Amino acid sequence: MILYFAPLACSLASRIALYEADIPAAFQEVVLSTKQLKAGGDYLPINAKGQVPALALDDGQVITEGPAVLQFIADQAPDSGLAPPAGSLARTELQGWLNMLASELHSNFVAFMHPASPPAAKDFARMRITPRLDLLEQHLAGRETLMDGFTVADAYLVTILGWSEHCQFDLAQWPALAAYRARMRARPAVARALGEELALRAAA
Ligand SMILES: N[C@@H](CCC(=O)N[C@@H](CS)C(=O)NCC(=O)O)C(=O)O
Repeated sequence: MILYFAPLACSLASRIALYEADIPAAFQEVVLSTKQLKAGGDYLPINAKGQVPALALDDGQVITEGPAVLQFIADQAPDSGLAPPAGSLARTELQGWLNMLASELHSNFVAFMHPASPPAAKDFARMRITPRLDLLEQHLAGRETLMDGFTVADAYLVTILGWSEHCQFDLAQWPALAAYRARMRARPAVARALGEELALRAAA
């Protein structure tokens, strides 16, 4: 497998999931501004959307869209607990979390990161993000993880929370979320993935 990623982008969640599942993979960095591979070559023939993550399987098939990639990785290691069994109610709950994170949080954070985003877009995004952070704050008060045990939804949320200060969301306002982020970052797989991508970002 090859994970196509950009340092500290949403693809970090897929790297975390691979490390949590102990699945060997290769990693190819994508320069998102040019849609070129850092190692050379065009990315668009691999993923026409030009976005990360994409996961290329050994038979050449490519999976795109973070929530799909995350669940595929989890399903390769069913004993990892990264996702409940397909078809279970708990799996539906996981999909609910992944969808909420993708559509309500991740996509709104883009307004703070895209260079062409006007101030009004940031204001609108803040109005959409703040109540979701409030909801997560309530949910995570007194809980270790989003569901019972670490799942790929936690890999996704800890990735998104890594953008918060850069996007002018000071987590001091959401103490349970701040504690959750610190707890997740202390997990060996998360610390390894984050450390590697921070080093890549620093070297860029
Ligand atoms: N719907 C996609 C969105 C992925 C996404 O937004 N990736 C960002 C990095 S976090 C990206 O590749 N941005 C470059 C672009 O959109 O051109 C998914 O869930 O995987």
